[in-house]
Amino acid sequence: MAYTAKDFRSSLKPIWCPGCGDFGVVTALYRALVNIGRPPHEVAFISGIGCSSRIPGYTTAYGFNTVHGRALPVAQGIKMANPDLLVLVAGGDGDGFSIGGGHVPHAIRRNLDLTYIVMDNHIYGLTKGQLSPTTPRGAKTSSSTYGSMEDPVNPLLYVLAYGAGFVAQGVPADMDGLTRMIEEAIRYPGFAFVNIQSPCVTFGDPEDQMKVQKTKMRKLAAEGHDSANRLRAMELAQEYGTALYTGVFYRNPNPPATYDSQIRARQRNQQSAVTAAAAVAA
Ligand SMILES: Cc1ncc(C[n+]2csc(CCOP(=O)(O)OP(=O)(O)O)c2C)c(N)n1
Ligand code: SF4
Repeated sequence: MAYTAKDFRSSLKPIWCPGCGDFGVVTALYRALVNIGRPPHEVAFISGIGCSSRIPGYTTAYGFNTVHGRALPVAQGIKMANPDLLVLVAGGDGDGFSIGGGHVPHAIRRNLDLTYIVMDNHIYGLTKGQLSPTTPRGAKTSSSTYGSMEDPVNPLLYVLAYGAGFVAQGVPADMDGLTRMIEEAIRYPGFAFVNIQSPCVTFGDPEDQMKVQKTKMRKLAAEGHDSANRLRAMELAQEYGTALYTGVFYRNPNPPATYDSQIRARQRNQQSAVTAAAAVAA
């Protein structure tokens, strides 16, 4: 059966501020799920806490709005318990890179087949505009009234350095590109990371807004980037915060076995050993 975006849209009306970038993210996600073609009941969507973390509630997938920063461990548990589920994880830059930052490297090196979407708005939106880990140096926020004195985290370089097999960045201003990269991330067999520059129109920097993104964005494919080249991807990722590259930075051309597939193989081997021993005993 072919699914449509309607099948993935829940009856809850988003309470995001009008113009919030997260509207574009959920639309791209519906479209990507339509292209994937799996029914909503085979999808589990896990998030933390934040404006962006409301996103599972706007879909008809199974959802769990966990506690702040704990989406990844919960998602990994769900994938282990039911490896047949398509597991999506989402949240903000605060959820993923401050309170939840300790989970990211371990989720990457464990390499379960998950897609992690971060709506990076460089601010804590839900709690009314405090400094987040990706707030640029110098930015004035409600908790850095004289301007931030810290360098931001670079999410792209961070996940590449820890060995993520799929790393992309998108913007809601380019809906087709964003849909394609979410779909590709879901299809990647392993931990996939998509950083979305999703503007906060209420507390965010005017320089981050959708109109500006349209003029600033540089599509990696148009620049001839080879997404199999991890070192080049790391070089380009260093420009996070200055150049706005969109597209796939890195896709491991030889994805290693995922943690969940190794567990399944081990379970099958143990089962065959038990069956063989029972046959000998009989
Ligand atoms: C343990 C804990 N600490 C702090 C909070 C308060 N809190 C809720 S959301 C949030 C940050 C939201 O920012 P982000 O994750 O970037 O998401 P956004 O709202 O910008 O989408 C904070 C600090 C909380 N809910 N739980
Ligand atoms: S506060 Fe910012 S991130 Fe939250 S819904 Fe409003 S625009 Fe979006």
